[in-house]
Amino acid sequence: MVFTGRPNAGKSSIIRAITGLNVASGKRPGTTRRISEYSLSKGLTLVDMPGYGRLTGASRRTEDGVKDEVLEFLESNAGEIALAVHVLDISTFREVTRRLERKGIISVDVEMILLLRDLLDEGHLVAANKVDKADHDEREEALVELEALIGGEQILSLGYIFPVSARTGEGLGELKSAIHTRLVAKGFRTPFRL
Ligand SMILES: Nc1nc2c(ncn2[C@@H]2O[C@H](COP(=O)(O)OP(=O)(O)OP(=O)(O)O)[C@@H](O)[C@H]2O)c(=O)[nH]1
Ligand SMILES: [Mg+2]
Repeated sequence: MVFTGRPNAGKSSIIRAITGLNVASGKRPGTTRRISEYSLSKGLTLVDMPGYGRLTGASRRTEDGVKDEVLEFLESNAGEIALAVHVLDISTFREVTRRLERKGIISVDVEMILLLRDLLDEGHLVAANKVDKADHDEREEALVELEALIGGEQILSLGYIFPVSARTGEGLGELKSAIHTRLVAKGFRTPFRL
């Protein structure tokens, strides 16, 4: 199982909150610099990815290196990835998407989600993190925009995008149980207490 997302989205924080693993998180984008693997149960490894996108104190070359490393990992291991959870910061999603759009660039989050869909088909979920930082309207509008960008209304109703906050714990129970259900369906045991 892998966790992907831009630097600072909250990947490591969510992993710590749902698994209890002692995974380092931090204020600066680029806290997780290496692909980090943790054993969850027999045959099941959890992979915390470095974020790709802008990193604090790193050169463009380092940023591109991280991106290549993440993509290479996903592509070469696609057959063994039981589940990918893409973590994004929903409180800044619209603003960041707009800024990139003006430069003619597709949102890194959207790009990544579409890539995961290509590689893994239904084997991926989206965690829309930091809902505590967005007011109700911002959050709803950002979720609608995200849905539209990744393809249609049926998506939320399928229980595919999970609004969560690693800080307050909101939504984490639902995310955890969705992860659990999907892994169990693929024949894995999980250590999650639901
Ligand atoms: N307000 C708020 N802050 C959060 C939430 N989740 C994470 N953070 C904070 O966001 C920062 C980044 O969290 P990390 O878990 O290190 O993010 P990451 O995606 O692993 O980042 P990289 O390792 O740099 O790719 C930390 O300061 C966290 O405390 C959340 O739900 N709400
Ligand atoms: Mg991290």
